[in-house]
Amino acid sequence: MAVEAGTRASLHNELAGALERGELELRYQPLVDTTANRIFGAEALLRWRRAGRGLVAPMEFLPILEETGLIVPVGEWIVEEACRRVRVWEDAGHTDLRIAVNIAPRQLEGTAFIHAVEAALAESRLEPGRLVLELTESALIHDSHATIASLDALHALGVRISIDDFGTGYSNLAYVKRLPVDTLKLDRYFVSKVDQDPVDATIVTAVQQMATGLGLDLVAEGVETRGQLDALVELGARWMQGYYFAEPLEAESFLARLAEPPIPEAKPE
Ligand code: G
Ligand code: MN
Repeated sequence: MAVEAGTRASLHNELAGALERGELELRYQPLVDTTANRIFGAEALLRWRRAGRGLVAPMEFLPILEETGLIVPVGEWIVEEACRRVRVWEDAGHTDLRIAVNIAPRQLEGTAFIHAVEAALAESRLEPGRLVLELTESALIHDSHATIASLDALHALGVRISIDDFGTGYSNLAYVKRLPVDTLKLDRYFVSKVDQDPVDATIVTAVQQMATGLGLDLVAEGVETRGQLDALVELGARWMQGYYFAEPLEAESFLARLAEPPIPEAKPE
């Protein structure tokens, strides 16, 4: 216990300086339009290259960032960096990519984040609808008036709002009604056996119908196999993400990958 607390404290100390030392990086995982067989955007994912120790798993440091509030400055940097990157891709001729970034509830507590988002969009000259902010359902259980006001303000800027890990948090459908949501990201939990378990297939069908009826995009997360892809398409899903298409990539690799159709060739029998 003491050892663990010590490790945590030292991780915290190191994390506090990681941003200034340039140890934080973003990876970009393709978002795939399976109908057009085309990459329509990326989810930016944070990585920490800890001095002398290589990449630290996000699960080890993300909770510390969130608990200590370090996520506030880091979260601003993530939006700035992601927008700068999309500007680079845009200048390379890819003019309609969306960029999704993950947001923690603490970032929505004041108005600082809203100003940071506005500044990042202006600096990189991006149309606000290109930026997607992803929030998890569980993050939304603290849905104070302040959180809702921030989301409304961001949405009013033209930024898109996406509910991450949809279906496994508290599955409170009131969020879908109350918040300015544009996209649902179906949790990989429902995707992993969608081609084998009729219960999962039924749930995916229902969520897909709800999304379509409400005019929301549904992105299926965690697609790892051809069987899952085929089953999802059969059930009406179009937008997807997962290792079957690509893992989170370095920025240069992502740009190179844009030249290739993201759906792997089906192997002949
Ligand atoms: O909660 P969120 O959906 O933002 O999580 C993104 C995380 O999921 C990233 O760390 C990413 O590496 C991981 N991930 C991306 N694609 C897949 C996949 O196909 N399978 C699994 N198990 N994890 C994935
Ligand atoms: Mn996400």
